[in-house]
Amino acid sequence: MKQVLVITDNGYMLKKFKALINEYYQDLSEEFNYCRSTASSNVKMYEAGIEELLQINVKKEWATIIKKYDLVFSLHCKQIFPRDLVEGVRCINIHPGYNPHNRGWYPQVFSIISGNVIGATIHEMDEKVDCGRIIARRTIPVYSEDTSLEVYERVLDMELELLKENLFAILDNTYEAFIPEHEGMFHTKKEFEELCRLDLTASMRLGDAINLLRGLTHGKYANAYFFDPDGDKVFVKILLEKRKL
Ligand code: 0FX
Repeated sequence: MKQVLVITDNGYMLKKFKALINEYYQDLSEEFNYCRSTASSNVKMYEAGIEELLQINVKKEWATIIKKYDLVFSLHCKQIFPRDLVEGVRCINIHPGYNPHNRGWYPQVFSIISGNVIGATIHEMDEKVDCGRIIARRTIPVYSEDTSLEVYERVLDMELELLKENLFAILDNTYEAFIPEHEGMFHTKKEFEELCRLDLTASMRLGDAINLLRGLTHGKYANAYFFDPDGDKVFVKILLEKRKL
């Protein structure tokens, strides 16, 4: 029996992935094994109702993984897979961005701000981040009243849609993958953090300012901020309300 390992640091996606298997792929002969990485946040797991999940350190335990598993999924695994791992066993990444245009961190944030396309991608992993051959990808729309949260939720739905459509071919290794057209864009967590610090003396078009704030507005997260005259941080969120005429 083929052994499949799914490594995830996103409790919501773990639940959805399991539900998808139960609903559409009950008759699979593969055995699915689930774990989280050492970079996962307990809070994010508990919030999704996941109390316990085996932890694995992909950087240290890659040799065991290669020996034990036939296929590995990174379903929002926060640890970067080392070269030895991706070269030793077929590894598939589920990425919340439209490759190669939105590689890296929090893709929808940067897309809202720049107007770049956004979507979801399933791709083979190589030693570079979010770079391997693309198995499936699709864009999603961004509406003028969206903040990062609404776009993110749409991206996750698209990831699950692509998984539903392509899982069988991925397990069977019968898909046709293609090399990304170009290097695209890559964004880091540091870039996100820099965007969060608002420069009150900066000049920009009002439309760009609204896009910056909606890119940094994501539900409960306190992202964008400025310092007030007392040296305290004041966090900023935007509220957008659409009324159809
Ligand atoms: O798991 P994930 O949805 O995705 C991130 C990266 O964006 C992705 O490229 C990588 N493959 C994956 C392993 O990690 O990230 P998250 O659950 O930490 O955050 C989800 C969204 O929440 C994010 O897109 C923006 C928002 N967020 C998150 C944090 C922690 C904020 O707006 N502020 C925050 O401080």
